[in-house]
Amino acid sequence: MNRRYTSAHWGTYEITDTPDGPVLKSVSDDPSPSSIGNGWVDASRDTRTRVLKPAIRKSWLASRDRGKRCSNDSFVEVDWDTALDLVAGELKRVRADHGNEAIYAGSYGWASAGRFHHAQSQMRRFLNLIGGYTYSRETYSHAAAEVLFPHITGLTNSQLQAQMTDLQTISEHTELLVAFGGISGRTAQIASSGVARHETEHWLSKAHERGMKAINVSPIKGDYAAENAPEWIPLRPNTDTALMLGIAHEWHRRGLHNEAFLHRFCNGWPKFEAYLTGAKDGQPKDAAWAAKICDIAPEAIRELACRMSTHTTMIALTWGMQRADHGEQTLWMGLTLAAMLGQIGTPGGGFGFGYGSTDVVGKRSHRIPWPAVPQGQNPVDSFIPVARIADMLLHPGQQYQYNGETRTYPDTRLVYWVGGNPYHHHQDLMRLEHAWCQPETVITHEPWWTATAKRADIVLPSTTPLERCDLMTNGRENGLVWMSKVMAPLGEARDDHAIFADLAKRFDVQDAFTEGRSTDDWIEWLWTEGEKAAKASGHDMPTFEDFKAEGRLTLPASVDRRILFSDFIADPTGAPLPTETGKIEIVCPPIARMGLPDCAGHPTWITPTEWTGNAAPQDLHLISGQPGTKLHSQLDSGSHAATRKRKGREIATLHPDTAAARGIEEGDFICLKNARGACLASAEVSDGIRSDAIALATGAWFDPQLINGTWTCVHGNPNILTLDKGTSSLAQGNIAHTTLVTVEKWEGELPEVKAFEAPEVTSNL
Ligand SMILES: Nc1nc2c(c(=O)[nH]1)N[C@H]1C(S)=C(S)[C@@H](COP(=O)(O)OP(=O)(O)OC[C@H]3O[C@@H](n4cnc5c(=O)[nH]c(N)nc54)[C@H](O)[C@@H]3O)O[C@H]1N2
Ligand SMILES: Nc1nc2c(c(=O)[nH]1)N[C@H]1C(S)=C(S)[C@@H](COP(=O)(O)OP(=O)(O)OC[C@H]3O[C@@H](n4cnc5c(=O)[nH]c(N)nc54)[C@H](O)[C@@H]3O)O[C@H]1N2
Ligand SMILES: [Mo]
Repeated sequence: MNRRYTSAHWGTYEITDTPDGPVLKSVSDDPSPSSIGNGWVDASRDTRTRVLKPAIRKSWLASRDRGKRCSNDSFVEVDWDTALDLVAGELKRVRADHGNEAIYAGSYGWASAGRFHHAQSQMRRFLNLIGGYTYSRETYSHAAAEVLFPHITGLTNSQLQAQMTDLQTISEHTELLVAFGGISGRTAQIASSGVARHETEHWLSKAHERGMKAINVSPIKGDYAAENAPEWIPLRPNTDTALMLGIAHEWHRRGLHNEAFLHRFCNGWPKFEAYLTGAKDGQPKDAAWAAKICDIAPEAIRELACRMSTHTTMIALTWGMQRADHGEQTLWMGLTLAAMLGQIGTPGGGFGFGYGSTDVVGKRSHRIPWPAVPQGQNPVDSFIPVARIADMLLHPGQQYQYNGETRTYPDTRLVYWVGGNPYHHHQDLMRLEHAWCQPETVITHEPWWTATAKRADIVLPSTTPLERCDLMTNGRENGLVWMSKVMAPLGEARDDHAIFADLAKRFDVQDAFTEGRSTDDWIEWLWTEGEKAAKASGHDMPTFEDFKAEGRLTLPASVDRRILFSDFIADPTGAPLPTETGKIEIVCPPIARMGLPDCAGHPTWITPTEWTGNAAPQDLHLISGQPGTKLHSQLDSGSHAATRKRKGREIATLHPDTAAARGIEEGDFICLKNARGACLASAEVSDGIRSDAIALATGAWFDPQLINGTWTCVHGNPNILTLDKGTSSLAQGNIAHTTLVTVEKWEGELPEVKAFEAPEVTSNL
């Protein structure tokens, strides 16, 4: 019998049918398989948490009441035609009364792997045919990079990611890897669109076998694969820019920086030099100055500077670095540091961004431009920077700054969300609760009763990838997978495509939406278009039938060695960077001209709005990174995510001294709190974290309950605590990693976790 496979953002799996149902096993040629898939089948079969039929919020259906959206309201189940008539009716009403701009369908989120059934692509294709929508720009992952890099390097973040020095080259040439924010196997489990083989850890191991040394610069020790026992510089959270300035100053003081490189390949060195030395503001950014800010001894900073300047050094930053107040500065200073060392363009030296943040960063691949579902053109040009959603909903008509423009928030009447969970991803969730009650109608398609589904007026049950066939292609991967259907759809769940095709009928655009193709025809069309792209890149492809029978295809390993900025370094005048000055912009004239109060024309240390540098002694810095056992909130209801919970709560890590000072022991329940809200978790005591920090991963399904007057997420979602502010008026990215909390032992009863209970659903009003 042919082997059958499926694929996810966390890996590729072989499917076996057993009397107890389907079993998924990571493919045997994956060197570092992820265990996230262990909870995939059970979460997908869980009738307790799945949305089984179209459901309408009772109070909304009865009286269009939007105030009850966040209050455990009950739902009425309806048939598909009734639900779709309601959706079409609302879209038509809002479109006629307020224009398409009043439909917010930024719909940010990771949805599922699989090229055809990509929820957002299907939604955009449909909405573009009926007049468009207000969309969102950039990502929660790296908005500061997406806005900053085009100014200072002339390259978009994705162009830069595509040029990033590959990990194999690092494994062969790098002597010293200075990893700001680490490089973690935890996050390298994931790649958007699907992973065929996890390679990050393999290449790092090779590098260490050869003798590469790594230094993990992070508040958390475990951010770098432990078996390679790297040195750990546990700096104070959010102070990397200061540490980098301290290193830069030390080089400058000792004449160790590469002046020739700075003049030839960079713009603005003398002006930055005046800032660095203090000639400009009277404050030398020397090691002693930096030490006070980042809480690393001045000698250690000087020693680090010395080692970096005497080795082939890769300065690598994780994406998480810029998910912080003034996150632009850390990136800009990281690149400036690499420029001062003058190793940019050499194999093994220079600058890297995002190694390990997902597995495909630095992966050698053929970069075949696999096709996607065509989305058409959005006739509406209204957008927001993605993390400004609550501001938009709360303040229609208000002006704000973004990337040198003064913009105005649109007046949103209807929110349409597919394939994302804002009640996972947004900051300051009680503020979002308030904002979420402003629009007239909220519509979502979701397989599960997530917090977002519970807060929608119309919930349409969509299938999971296990319930449909699809094609996994990813230009940054070398594997393609025919995703076989693993199980029948639960309840009345339908594919997002089928839902939109039926809606399109109600707008007389069904032919334009489907182009007369069935789902199978579409997937075959993607294959045929993909075949052309592959052939153009020199690859012979099997027939579609053979590919499906085989289940997977692995392209020959790519030999494409990449070194960031190598063309520019080889020929700075013939191949200048597409920046205003043609060079790397340490001083960036376009940003300087914006005259922003919170982002100057060169990298600058700016104190974060919340940090332990000037906080009350009991305050801890909350680090809410990505969860090891799931993808964001996906599969949180499954058995594997449960392995990282105690009595159903998430686990937070704190230092033994911090725990002792608060009378907390391993396994105790604790409450994290600030002015925005509170959150319960179980304590894990470890000396692998700074004593002024606490780590609580994201992903717990949001479960706020009012306890003694404070909204408390009893399940452990850190976003009830995080701050909803932009990185700066340049990028307006989220600053999830900038948050202070107090922590105490939880002495009271443990309230019941209701996150995995479906709302009350009845069959009539
Ligand atoms: N505090 C804090 N917050 C953060 C971060 C952080 O570091 N700290 N990180 C941020 C980052 S980088 C990101 S990318 C975001 C991630 O935030 P999201 O991408 O919103 O999180 P997911 O849980 O992946 O949400 C995807 C949703 O789509 C649903 N879904 C899956 N497949 C389908 C499908 O086929 N059809 C439909 N209709 N729905 C489907 C899933 O059930 C799930 O509810 O979170 C951000 N939030
Ligand atoms: N298992 C799993 N993997 C994932 C995801 C997931 O949900 N689960 N999500 C994926 C997504 S969408 C994204 S965008 C990436 C994100 O990938 P990253 O952004 O790399 O992941 P994070 O966990 O947010 O942050 C990485 C580390 O940065 C450190 N850090 C935080 N603040 C600071 C600081 O101020 N200075 C320094 N030096 N270090 C700091 C933290 O200790 C943290 O562990 O991960 C992807 N990978
Ligand atoms: Mo992300």
